[in-house]
Amino acid sequence: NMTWTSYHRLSDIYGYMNYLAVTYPSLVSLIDIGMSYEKRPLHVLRISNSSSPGTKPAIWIDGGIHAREWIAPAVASYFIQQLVEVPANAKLLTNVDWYIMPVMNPDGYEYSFVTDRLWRKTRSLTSSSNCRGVDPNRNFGYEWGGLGTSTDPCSEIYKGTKAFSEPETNATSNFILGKANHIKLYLTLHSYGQYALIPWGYNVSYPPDYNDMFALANKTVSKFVKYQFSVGNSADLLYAAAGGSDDWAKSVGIKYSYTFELADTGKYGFILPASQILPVSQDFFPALDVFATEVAICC
Ligand code: 0X9
Ligand code: ZN
Repeated sequence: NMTWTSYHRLSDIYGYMNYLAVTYPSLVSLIDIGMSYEKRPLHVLRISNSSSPGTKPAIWIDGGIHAREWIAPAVASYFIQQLVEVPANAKLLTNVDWYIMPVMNPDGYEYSFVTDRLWRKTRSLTSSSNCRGVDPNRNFGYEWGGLGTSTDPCSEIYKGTKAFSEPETNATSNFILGKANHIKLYLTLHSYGQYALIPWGYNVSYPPDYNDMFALANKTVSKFVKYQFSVGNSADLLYAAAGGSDDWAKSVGIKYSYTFELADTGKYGFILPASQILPVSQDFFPALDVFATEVAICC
């Protein structure tokens, strides 16, 4: 049973995704894109009102790349609920298909509930017997191993032994690549800081169509009422960090690629009270219409 008044374990989120696929078979399909290191399924939900899904332009949204950033899977599953179960939102499905992966790093997510609330990385074994896990957001295959990454398995920003060493990043990138012709917008939800971050993140440098990316991000965050976001280049606003999923998505030709760092700005940080799940989600949801409208015409 799903709610947005508490943070849910993986089994609740997966159970809800499965329930929707069974209940709304003409709208929703549950896609298994692979297995995590600890053999949990990697679930993506496709939401499409098309009789032949994969023909419209599409939007990809993921959360839970970083285990401890619990607000991200919660918001992603709120988006799913709104798109599927609220008839008034059906217009958001008119021109685009949606692919939503609420928990990209399920092993880390579960570990952050059971053992270490502040766990960030995956849970794979490394060359160090004391330290597990790779930072999935340093493991994508564009400028892998550059600035803001570490070769130390005990580091929170450990890049792994090679690009896509982790089953989670490997499966996700392969799935997206197979759909890259249709996916026009890649949105990855993180916390915290209230930033809309635009590539490149590996270095302070800008894609040729940076102005388009900046304009759309601004239009989007201007819909937010309760939570004010700063918009800008990732390396400018935060720090340079190579191997991020956003840079990789941009590099494979997805025109719009963003990392949104959700609430808050530091009062609670990663330990955002569950009472903020609904306010954060409700503040963001109207902005999806801005994305859908642009994606329907952009490219
Ligand atoms: O450092 C990160 O991976 C992200 N911040 S977080 O606090 N959620 O860990 C920012 C990633 C921005 N994108 C790139 N650097 N490519
Ligand atoms: Zn993060």
